[in-house]
Amino acid sequence: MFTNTVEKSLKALPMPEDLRRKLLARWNELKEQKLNIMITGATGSGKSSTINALFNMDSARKSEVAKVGVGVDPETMEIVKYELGNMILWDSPGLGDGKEADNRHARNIIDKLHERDSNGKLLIDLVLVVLDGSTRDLGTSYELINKVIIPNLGENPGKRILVAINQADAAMKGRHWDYDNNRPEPDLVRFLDEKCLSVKRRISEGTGVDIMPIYYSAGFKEEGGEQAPPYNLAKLLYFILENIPAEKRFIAAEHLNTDRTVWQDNDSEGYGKKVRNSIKEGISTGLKGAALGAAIGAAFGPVGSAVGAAIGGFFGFLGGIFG
Ligand SMILES: Nc1nc2c(ncn2[C@@H]2O[C@H](COP(=O)(O)OP(=O)(O)OP(=O)(O)O)[C@@H](O)[C@H]2O)c(=O)[nH]1
Ligand SMILES: [Mg+2]
Repeated sequence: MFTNTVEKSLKALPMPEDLRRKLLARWNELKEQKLNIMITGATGSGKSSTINALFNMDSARKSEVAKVGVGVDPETMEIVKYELGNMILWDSPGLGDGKEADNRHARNIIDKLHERDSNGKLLIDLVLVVLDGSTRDLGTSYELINKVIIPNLGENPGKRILVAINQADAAMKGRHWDYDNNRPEPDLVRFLDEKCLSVKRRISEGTGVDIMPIYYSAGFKEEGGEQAPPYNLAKLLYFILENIPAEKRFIAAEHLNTDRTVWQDNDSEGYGKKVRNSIKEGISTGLKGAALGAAIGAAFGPVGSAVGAAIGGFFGFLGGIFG
């Protein structure tokens, strides 16, 4: 739906025809791209809850659980693939399921991290590691991050990984969570900030790589059965967008959860706007590649307004979500 808006604008706006041709060709390339995100983390950390909160999973095509092709014991690979248009989510078990299973999970993750797409580029654009903020023992998660993921991310390892501490509401056994306003009280904020720093330190000590985690809550069932909305989910989305290639951001944006209640509670107000700007900047970056090759000067005006008009349509959609 959003891709149509961009295309319509590129076709309708006044601009030199050779530039239009280049932009439409470039846009066709951008539309063909695939975005691949791996979500991993210990059992029960909240990978599924996070995916379900972020994206509209109704349309997701879930592949059958892939099997490991060769080997004496044809174990299931246990990485589950969800396809939402051109966005592919790889839901991958982390460590903590016993030695044998852990070895298998680690091998599967490493294989996926080295996999290349048909253009020879690394397949996985981003690894989202979900930590369980309600537990003190993050030992297996450090194993996963420091020994399995980071050593296999290639150059610039800090760029392809995002560490997110989930279940912020349960971090102090639910104490200091303001249930009425769905946010942490100051004591819990301090605790969570400290937790982020301590995770950062452990990763830095183990690998030399500096990664600043963020905390959030994917949402939870209150006692008595009511569903509490997520906290910092728009922040998490913003960080995801900033950590994937700019020209692929719109792919994720097309599959966002349209239930606006999931986006509304965050540690500051500005994430809706940041999300929009991030996507807009991403499309500009993608399209300008084509314009730069074209007759400069005149080129930038039309590209700017094409992107502006296209984004305008998309903002309608995002505005509906983020308010
Ligand atoms: N309080 C609270 N509970 C959560 C949160 N996120 C997930 N949960 C609960 O934690 C449990 C596990 O969540 P899942 O999303 O199934 O975790 P997972 O990582 O997909 O687990 P596996 O698929 O078994 O590896 C469920 O009971 C969730 O309702 C959260 O932010 N806060
Ligand atoms: Mg799950």
